[in-house]
Amino acid sequence: GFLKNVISHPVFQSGEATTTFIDETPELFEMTNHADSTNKLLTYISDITVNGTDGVPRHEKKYYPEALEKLQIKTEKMQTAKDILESGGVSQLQDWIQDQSQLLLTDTTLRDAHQSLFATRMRTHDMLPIANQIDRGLPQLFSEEAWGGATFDVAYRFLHEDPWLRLQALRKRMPHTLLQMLFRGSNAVGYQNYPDNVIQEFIRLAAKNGIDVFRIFDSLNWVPQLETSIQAVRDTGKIAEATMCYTGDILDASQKTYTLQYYLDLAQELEKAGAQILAIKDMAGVLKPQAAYRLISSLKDRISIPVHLHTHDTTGNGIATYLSAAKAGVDIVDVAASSLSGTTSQPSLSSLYYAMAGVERQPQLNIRNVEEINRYWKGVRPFYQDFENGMTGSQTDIYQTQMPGGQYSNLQQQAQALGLKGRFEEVKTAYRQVNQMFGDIIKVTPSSKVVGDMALFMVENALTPDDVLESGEHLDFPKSVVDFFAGNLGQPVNGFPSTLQKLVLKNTPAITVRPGSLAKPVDFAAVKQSLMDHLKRPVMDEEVISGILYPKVFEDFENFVVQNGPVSRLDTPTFFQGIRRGETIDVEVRHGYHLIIKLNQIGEVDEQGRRTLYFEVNGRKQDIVVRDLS
Ligand code: 3PY
Ligand code: ZN
Repeated sequence: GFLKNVISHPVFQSGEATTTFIDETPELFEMTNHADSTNKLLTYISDITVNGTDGVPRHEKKYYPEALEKLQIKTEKMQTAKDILESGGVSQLQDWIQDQSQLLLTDTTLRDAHQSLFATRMRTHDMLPIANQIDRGLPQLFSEEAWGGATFDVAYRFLHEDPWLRLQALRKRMPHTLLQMLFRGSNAVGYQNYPDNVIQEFIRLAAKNGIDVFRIFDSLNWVPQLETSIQAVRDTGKIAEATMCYTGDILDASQKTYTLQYYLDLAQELEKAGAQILAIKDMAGVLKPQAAYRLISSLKDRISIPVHLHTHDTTGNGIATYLSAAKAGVDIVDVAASSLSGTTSQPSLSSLYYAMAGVERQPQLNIRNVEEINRYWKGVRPFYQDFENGMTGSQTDIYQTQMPGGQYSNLQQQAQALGLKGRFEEVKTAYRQVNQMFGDIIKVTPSSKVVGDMALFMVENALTPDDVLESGEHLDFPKSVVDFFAGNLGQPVNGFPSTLQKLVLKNTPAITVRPGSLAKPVDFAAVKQSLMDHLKRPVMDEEVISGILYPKVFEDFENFVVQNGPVSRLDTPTFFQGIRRGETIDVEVRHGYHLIIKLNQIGEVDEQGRRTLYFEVNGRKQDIVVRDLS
């Protein structure tokens, strides 16, 4: 009935139910049953308390309450990049960028930093308290990268929260900041190719919900795969930042594919295809300082759009690369709050600031505000220690492995899941071998996943590159590898190595055209209708697109939320670790409405293997029975 409908509605669940939602669905709102939702939430907390979270070790709960209380942010009033985009459109923003003598900064803390440090696990709950402080305290930022990449998948799958609501909530709290997303071109925010109308619809909705800057890349640097997205972004009036992924080393004289000339030609092609900013995406962090100088100074002579540089600090040389890039005239670089910077993440914002003391292009920002905001992040990071990738210092072998920062933590987890714990060095060696076998390809999501899957496959089955060539016809290659050789991710720079391609594909045909040109458009109205039939409630356009991109993940998310209530409202230690005996937690389930939950006692296991947890909720006793799975 209606009751179930409103409680299961993700908007309601998130506690972000706004007047619009109430206006649009009054019948649902009247039937709201808060008691039922509280009960579900208590059951979730009880289950996590007794059984833990899958894949997360149990330990003391850690709180760092000092972080937020004492933050002192001085509001800086000035015209921001967002104001300029709103008043003058993209061309005025382009001029404004190029008129700056200071180096502009993008803060990646809300996206790539945590994707690369702890597998994208940062919850919206930990972003919202600081979002407005960033907006008010750092108006000099060019943009805040806050969405895209793995955000979408992880939010639904592991955090049980709706990424669209995250975007809306950030947008509301950051009205003067350009919000940026990472968009995987024809792969949108997924790992496979989607029909053009899906790409267009996703971009339309992302823009509508608050994205201003779309960094669009293709995992093989194949320009035809970017054109649809570039045009779709231009149609929204937002900024199309087309990307070339950087790999290899332009300083290496023996380099045959990824030469300076290759990048200059590619940049020109992207400008011609409609790019309004050019991004250089150094996803692994292999762009050396002198290479950055050569690349950027040459680009500045060749193209007229602004240049935005992205790197990872895995090798420890990120700041040096940025100093060099700044000297060569780069317009914008990507940094992260220092507590969430370094190693596989971006270089530190404040380190770069201090490194540029005495340099004319030193970013002009309130460094006290930067450090205050950083104190907040310092308090948040320990919540996610269970997902950390374990890299405690710089790794220069990345210059050879060329593994993206975002992949490093993930591949380790995948290897462990396959029982290859402690054999990551072998996996890295195989990763390099696979890259050579595949013809030296660009490695970034999803092509990096193809290389990673093949590397795991070889280590698991104790295969050398020669073994693969000799016995390839009998091997059952990973699905992503078959897909890649079938041309479903597009065409690599050097084409496919034909012997291996035949071994992998067996009888599967390969395509050489753009996969999107063969894909049938999706009928959105039909998908919406079937979702409504299935969920028995109104469905938003955003949910339709989520259902198309991640059918299974989206359905699981829906079911989870229907069963467990608004878990996104829990603080992070409670979300992952549950509640301890005698502990009291405060959950703001809806705006201004708090549940004060105290756990008094946990009962013994009964004959049916169940335990009773004895709570007090806002002073009233409430018992919850859950199964003990231990
Ligand atoms: C992503 O696609 O998620 C990336 O961050 C690639 O670097
Ligand atoms: Zn990155």
